[in-house]
Amino acid sequence: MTKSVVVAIPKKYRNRLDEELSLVNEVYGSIHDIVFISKPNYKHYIPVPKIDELKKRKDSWDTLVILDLLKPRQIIELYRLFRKEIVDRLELILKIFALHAGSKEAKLQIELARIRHELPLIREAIRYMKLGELHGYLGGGRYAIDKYYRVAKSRMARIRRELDELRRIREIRRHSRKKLGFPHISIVGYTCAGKTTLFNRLVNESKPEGPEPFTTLSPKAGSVSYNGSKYIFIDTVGFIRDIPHEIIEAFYATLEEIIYSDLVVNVVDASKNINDVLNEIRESKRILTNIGVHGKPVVIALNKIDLVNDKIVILMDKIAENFNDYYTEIIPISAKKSINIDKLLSKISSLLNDNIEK
Ligand SMILES: Nc1nc2c(ncn2[C@@H]2O[C@H](COP(=O)(O)OP(=O)(O)O)[C@@H](O)[C@H]2O)c(=O)[nH]1
Ligand SMILES: [Mg+2]
Repeated sequence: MTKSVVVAIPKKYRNRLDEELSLVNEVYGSIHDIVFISKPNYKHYIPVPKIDELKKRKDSWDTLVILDLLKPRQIIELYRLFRKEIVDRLELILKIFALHAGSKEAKLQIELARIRHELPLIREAIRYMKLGELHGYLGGGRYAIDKYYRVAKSRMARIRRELDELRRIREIRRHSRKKLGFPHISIVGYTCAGKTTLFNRLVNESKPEGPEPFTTLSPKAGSVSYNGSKYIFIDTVGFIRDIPHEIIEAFYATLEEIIYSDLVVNVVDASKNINDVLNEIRESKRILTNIGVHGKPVVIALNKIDLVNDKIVILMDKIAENFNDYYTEIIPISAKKSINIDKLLSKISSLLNDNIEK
């Protein structure tokens, strides 16, 4: 069943509305309505007039996504008011991580972050229940919630032990890169750059040559045939702005699959202003270095050129000037209008073949 989602978005994100809303779209597929918040309410974040409005048309929506960090108390208060799913920005990003997480470690990190996020909520819920003011939260009465709390705590301890164990194993594994069969290509870039559009374009236009199974670390992988060779493309979680620090570890764990790929395609939205584009590339480079991606070919796909005019030449010069130590190739494309997709594939395949020959 598709959920009808109302999004509350604070003023501070007005200049990147597309990006923030696209986070919601990635999880829920569509947005029913948007409420702008200029001054959050202390008690339940959403200002009273807007609460009344949402109450009036309670039957038209199922989930309230708030693109900000809420206090546990505020989330519980909203639940008491509406009795519907309340998701704040941290929870939303965790849901996105979960869609992309392939490795055991990433899944554990996400679960750990989720429990950490939930525990204060549960504590708050218990407090309310003792006062007799909350029923049915997290689907249970007071004793169920008490039990949930205890189980969550012990689960957290178990995950920590498992993660320690995995880290030890990983140190060994890092040196002998996992053999995945077909070359793996990670598509990275900021939210809204066009990663998924490019991924779909590549995968859908490729004629499958029989249902060969392929090995991958990611649930968002698709195979592409080009010139008689087969490649696995991965639509990664990408770079999300303003990740709450509580979930940074889960973020890096989810991105870590990039280490195991043979080539990285960094999709950049070329329709933004030049400084923003350069900053994004700088930041992408930093994140990739942080997760330990070294010595792999990086292809910058300057996307959305259908929206750009002669600026593209200046932009390419600037990128060359600043980042020649970062990327191997740079190709202007339009994922949406299908411009230069073939050129991109041909570069990728020749870079990968060069690598194999070495
Ligand atoms: N004009 C134009 N829009 C594009 C292009 N590629 C993607 N988009 C749009 O940009 C938005 C974000 O694309 P998406 O693939 O979801 O970005 P992702 O967050 O990086 O996966 C969508 O509205 C796409 O339709 C392109 O080449 N040209
Ligand atoms: Mg996407």
